[in-house]
Amino acid sequence: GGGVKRYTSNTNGGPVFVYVKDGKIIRITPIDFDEEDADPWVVKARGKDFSPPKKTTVSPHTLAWKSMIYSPNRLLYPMKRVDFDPNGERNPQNRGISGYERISWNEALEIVANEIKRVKREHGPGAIMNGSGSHHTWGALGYWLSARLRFFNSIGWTPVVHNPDSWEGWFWGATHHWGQSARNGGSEFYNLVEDCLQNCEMMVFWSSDPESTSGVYGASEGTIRRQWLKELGITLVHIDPYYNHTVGLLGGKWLAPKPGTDSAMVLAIAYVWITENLYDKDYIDKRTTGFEKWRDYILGKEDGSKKTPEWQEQETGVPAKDVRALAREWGRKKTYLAAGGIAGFGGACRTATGTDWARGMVCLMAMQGLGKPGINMGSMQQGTPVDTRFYFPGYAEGGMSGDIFGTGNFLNLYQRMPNIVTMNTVKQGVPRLKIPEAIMDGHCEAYNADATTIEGQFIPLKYPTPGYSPVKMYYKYGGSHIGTMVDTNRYINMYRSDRLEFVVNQSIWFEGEAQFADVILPACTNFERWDISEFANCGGYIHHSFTQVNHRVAVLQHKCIEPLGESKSDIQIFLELSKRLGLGSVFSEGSTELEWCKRLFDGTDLPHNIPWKKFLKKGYYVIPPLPEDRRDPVSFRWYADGRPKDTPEPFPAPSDYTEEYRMGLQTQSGKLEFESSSLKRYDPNDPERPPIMKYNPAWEGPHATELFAKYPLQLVSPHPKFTFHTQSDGKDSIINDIKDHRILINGHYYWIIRINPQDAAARGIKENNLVKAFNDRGAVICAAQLTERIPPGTVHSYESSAVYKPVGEPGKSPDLGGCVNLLTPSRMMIKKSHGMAANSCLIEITNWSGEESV
Ligand code: MGD
Ligand code: MGD
Ligand code: 4MO
Repeated sequence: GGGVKRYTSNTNGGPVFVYVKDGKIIRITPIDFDEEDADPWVVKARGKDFSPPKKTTVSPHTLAWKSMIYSPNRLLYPMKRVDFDPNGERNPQNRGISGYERISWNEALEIVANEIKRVKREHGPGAIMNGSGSHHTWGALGYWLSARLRFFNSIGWTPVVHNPDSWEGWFWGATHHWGQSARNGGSEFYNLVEDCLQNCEMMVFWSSDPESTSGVYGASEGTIRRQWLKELGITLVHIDPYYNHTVGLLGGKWLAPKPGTDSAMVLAIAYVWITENLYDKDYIDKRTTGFEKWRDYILGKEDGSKKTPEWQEQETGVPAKDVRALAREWGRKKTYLAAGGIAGFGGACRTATGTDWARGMVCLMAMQGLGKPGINMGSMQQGTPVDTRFYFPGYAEGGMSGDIFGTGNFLNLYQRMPNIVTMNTVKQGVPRLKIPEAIMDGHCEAYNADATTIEGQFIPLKYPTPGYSPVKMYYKYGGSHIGTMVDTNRYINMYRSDRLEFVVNQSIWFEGEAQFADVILPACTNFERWDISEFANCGGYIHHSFTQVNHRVAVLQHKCIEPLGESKSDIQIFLELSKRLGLGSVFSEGSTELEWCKRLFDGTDLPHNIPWKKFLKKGYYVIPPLPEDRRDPVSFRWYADGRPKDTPEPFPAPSDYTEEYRMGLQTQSGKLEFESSSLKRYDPNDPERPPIMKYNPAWEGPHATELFAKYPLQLVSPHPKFTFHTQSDGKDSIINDIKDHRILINGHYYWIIRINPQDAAARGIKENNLVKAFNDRGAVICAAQLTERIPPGTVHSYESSAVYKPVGEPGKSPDLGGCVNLLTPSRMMIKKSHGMAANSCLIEITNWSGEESV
């Protein structure tokens, strides 16, 4: 009523209704279902019926969208740096300093199109590098794995190659014990909610805070399910240096190890199990290999040191009696291991010892009988009994990219929505964590994160590729890296060098790296364009990731309002550039954005259930759950039972099986391997990644004696509870006003660093004091929050500030914005990887006077 129209859209934190009046968004709410929408599933367990409410939920950051759309930081016009002249002086040294002037779209597109041609003409193929963030405004069509790939594939580019940052230790470590490479070393999760409710007696949350992180994209869907655990009286344990929001909500026993020491605790738990006969010997015999090697190491037969609870206490700081008690209870109860917010994540996997921790998680479950009733991996975050057979593509299944092998397109979508195939002919890539070295030193090396098979990660990734041009032009999509990568003053100093002849940034907001571009192209949000998507579906990355939600919801994302100012959809920007390069019809195939939505709709299973016109009007469709007797089998039950694999995954590839298709795991033996055959084959003498999981003290931590004397505080920088990385931080978002996110002091919203009152007292620091957190890599000004939620010696500050605001010279002075990743190390977690160890970071903290600039 009152001229208000209701539209639908979708976000990183759940689908929404969008209320629009006079062309302006006035309210954004979760979607309320109506009578005709499908009813939820019911799980029968222990004499009770468990069923989620018939509605959707959202994350806090989703409710900030209105303020982000109308943010004063929105880029509304194309801009050019005032002292950048493509035909004269370029003044790269002034990037981040000299300021901008408004230019027309025509001028902006001419400059960018001409630079694309110029660098190819002058330097040859490979001269254009493009990179994006890992996340995007929601929508399968507009996603960076869709339209962006179609454009760059058609001009030829050097891609920024992502490290598997969400998975790190799982990918580079756990894979070698159980395969799971296509899940980046993480766990599968089919029908775990039902199994857990029916059979589990205890849940160990290890580096796991799903009440903050929602798994990934899972809104608040898992909260009700975890409350059922409480209702059933299931024992809860939390192992995290921070008293996180999950222990805060659910309660239970909290153990707080020093960051990066968890693998010592793993070994001590196994020690108790071995010495007190609390493990599954039959399972060890039939389903695993190499146990004796690991057992001997744990019992001290290899190095003379018994990995007792007392031994681990020296490393972790957690009392031996607590670890012994935990091991005994775990060994006697059917236990779920919630390792990370979803099994395969977790801040511990992003430490210097992240490979050891993740390997340890798999080995512990192998000792307890992974896959038996009530014994599995998960936090009730994944594995709801939704219908996994109904097809709707996830955001990493390629969309309109035409890129068959660079995305999950080949799995399904390409056959269902044929479009012109695109491929990049530049066989060169730059590892994301080494972009600055690639540019400044002209060469760098890391390892590939090829997840198709276990051995994919052994293949070196060298830049440059022989015969290709070094990167001369950086076309950056989004501006997050100062807040999200590691040792990020490196990135700033790279921008300010003449080795990059041209930098263009295509962003929605003026923040972060956008401040270092020569030309800025203003993109609009997904609320200002058409798109189509599903709640929490990032298929192509995490197959069937939508089992995090209680109702599968497919959404037609309406163009709710016109793009603000002169901003344009990314697709439109790429189309306009394509036209200037003679590629217009190749890019668009003659379809508008709404027509692409229809093409994608036709490729899904939706047309069987709802006509296009109705979907277009109503804006969403609830995919009904399957009847109880057709639910998916439980993950790894087939394995525990010694049957062929029966869970609905397209991997491992047939060639990755040893004995017989679907029999066993992806490892060489087909079993859970305590002693990894892939590591034995590759490099049995690698001290950082030996064939059996061992305790290696972190290279940045209490054992780094000299550094530790200078910087005695261990910083953990996990994922921000209230924002989705840089999205919804800064930019006058309402999230700034949440006092656990930023604190307003003297007119500036400061980032928060959490410190134990003892450590604070020793430094004369009081609540809300402005402090300088620093080490040899940089300095960040934060507001101190004194809290017993973090033990002495450890400090906590979320990663992902969107704001970079140097006190003085960019890249060389303290940051008022809160980019704590200025402080984190850029050393690879293990040499033979491309993995960040952000949570192994030593710093010191002092009160900040506000005067000093260096
Ligand atoms: P995002 O904020 O998601 O972070 O790091 P990033 O992926 O770098 O970046 C998305 C960028 O894309 C933003 O700049 C956003 O504005 C832009 N963008 C979004 N939508 C659109 C769009 O529609 N159009 C355009 N043009 N631009 C758009 C995330 C990374 O951080 C991750 S996934 C992990 S797991 C790591 N975790 C981690 C940690 O645990 N600790 C520390 N210290 N650091 C970490 N960094 C990693
Ligand atoms: P983290 O916050 O990095 O999340 O999900 P996770 O990787 O599971 O880590 C979880 C916990 O690990 C934290 O409470 C942290 O204190 C703890 N931790 C850190 N270091 C250690 C350690 O050495 N040992 C132990 N035992 N614990 C440690 C990440 C996931 O979250 C990802 S990958 C993305 S891309 C999404 N990002 C995101 C976001 O940015 N904001 C919100 N609100 N939700 C998100 N969900 C997703
Ligand atoms: Mo991630």
